[in-house]
Amino acid sequence: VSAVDKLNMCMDGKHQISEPRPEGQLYLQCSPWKDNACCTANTTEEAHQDNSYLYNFNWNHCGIMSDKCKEHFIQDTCFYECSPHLGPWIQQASESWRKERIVDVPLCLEDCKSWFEDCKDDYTCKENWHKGWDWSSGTNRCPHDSHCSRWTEIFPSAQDMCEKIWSNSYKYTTLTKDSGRCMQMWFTGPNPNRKVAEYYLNGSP
Ligand code: FOL
Repeated sequence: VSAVDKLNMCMDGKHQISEPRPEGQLYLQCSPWKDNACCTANTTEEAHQDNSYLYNFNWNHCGIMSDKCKEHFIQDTCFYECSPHLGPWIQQASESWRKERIVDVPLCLEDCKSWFEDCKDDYTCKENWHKGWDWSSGTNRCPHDSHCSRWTEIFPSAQDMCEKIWSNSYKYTTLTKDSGRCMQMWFTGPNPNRKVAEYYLNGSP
């Protein structure tokens, strides 16, 4: 068995590969991870589809999700499936569909804020999108004890949304990208998140 390198590893999730590797063909919004990734080209193509086989997840559970909102969920999927630098935040998971998960990844303020701003005119019925859906049709629908509400009624703030939607995968921060101390969902060029992971692994008090 290879030793675990917390700065360059893949979580044992549903679709991640066992070790990060270069993947030249990553699709559109996932292409920033092409030099070193935990995802395959197929996974990234699927990440851009509605009701993809990844999780059969239906973004349009309260009417059609706006394109500007959806692009953040696609980016989140790229980050979640492709990131090789999540080691410091990987923990054992208790779900049936994955062995490991991420907890409290410090997300940069710009990424959380723009995600919330671009979704705040959309609708949803649930605060935690990991649990409690009606899957009887094969894809997630709102459970009978819920109804579609304005986004801001379910998520009063950007912090509520970023932290609660994926059961604390992310921790809200007021850190900006230039701090080097928060993880970026959106980036171009070399992956800036390795240095951030290094900081939390060694440097943080
Ligand atoms: N993005 C991030 N940042 N963190 C994540 O943890 C994450 N997870 C997903 C997608 N993007 C993410 C996966 N999403 C179910 C629902 C959502 C989902 C995966 C699976 C699901 O099957 N929920 C069932 C419960 C299943 C179980 O816990 O065994 C349900 O009750 O709705």
